[in-house]
Amino acid sequence: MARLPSVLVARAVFPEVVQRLRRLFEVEDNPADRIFAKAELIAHLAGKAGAFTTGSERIDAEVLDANPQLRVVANMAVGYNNFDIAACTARGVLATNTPDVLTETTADFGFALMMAAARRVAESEHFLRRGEWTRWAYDMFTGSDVHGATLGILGMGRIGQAIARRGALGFGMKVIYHNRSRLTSEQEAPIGARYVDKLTLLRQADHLVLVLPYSAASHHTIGTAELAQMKPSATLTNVARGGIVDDAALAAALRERRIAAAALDVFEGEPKVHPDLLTVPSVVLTPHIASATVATRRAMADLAADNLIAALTGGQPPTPVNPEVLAGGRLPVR
Ligand code: 8YV
Repeated sequence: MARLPSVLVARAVFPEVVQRLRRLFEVEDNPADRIFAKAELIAHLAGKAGAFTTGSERIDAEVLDANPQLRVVANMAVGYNNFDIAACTARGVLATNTPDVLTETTADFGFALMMAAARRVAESEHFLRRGEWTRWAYDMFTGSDVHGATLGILGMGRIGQAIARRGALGFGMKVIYHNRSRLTSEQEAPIGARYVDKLTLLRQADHLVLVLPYSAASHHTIGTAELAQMKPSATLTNVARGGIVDDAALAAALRERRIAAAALDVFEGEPKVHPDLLTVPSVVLTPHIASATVATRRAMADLAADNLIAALTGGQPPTPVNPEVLAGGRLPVR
């Protein structure tokens, strides 16, 4: 009998999903959930045809060259900035991600964070827990309205549009957005979304939400100069990737009240958080959990497994990032 292909499941994940892979492959998993340093990742990938990864595994030319037998890397994330896609494609390695299944869940959380920043939910809760609530005051934790305000979306992909829908249809917000490409009028019309340039977005948004992918081009898209264009009453929410915001510049802008509040689910160099952010009360900080509902994490894991299985059994992977590999790469194996 032919040997089963071997795969690495690089992080701990639902046991049922690992079981599913075991029915088809030799599986090395990582139930202890140790995060591999690059040399360890290279060593654990030895002999593997496929890898089930998360945002913590960087797949670059060095990792690929050390493992020329690798055929597919299946990321359990919609974002894939942990993959060097050009390096994968050049070597005929298929890369896949998990779009769509997390759109609504991530949009829920983005909206929740935006509301928490606008209405000072975390800051006031901390105040209460510290025992500082002794009386009512007319201006105690006054924030800014969400309903009827102008929602600015930077990065109007699937998640950006889902946040815009919540704002427009649920909260009567005016939606403005900036994106690499403009939506069609059929997409804009139901939410009344208006395409604007980046400067107008910064200047007009009451609540600015970042939902753009991270790349070298989007590094520090929001820094001191951009924050200076925002309204002093505005909020900034980032559910996209760390590095899109210059965290030190944001902490300074918040401390100096150049903007009112912020909410961050993602950080430069996470899980480390810039120490200045930890001391600013007007920023809500969460540990990269925007997609973290049981159902959505399971759907993401299943989709990553579907991609891995299809790629290694001659099927059609549902969500390839570099589909050109399917036409001429190392796939399929049988
Ligand atoms: C993941 C994410 O939890 O999908 C993404 O791009 O940022 C999150 O949903 C994280 O990347 C783990 O892989």
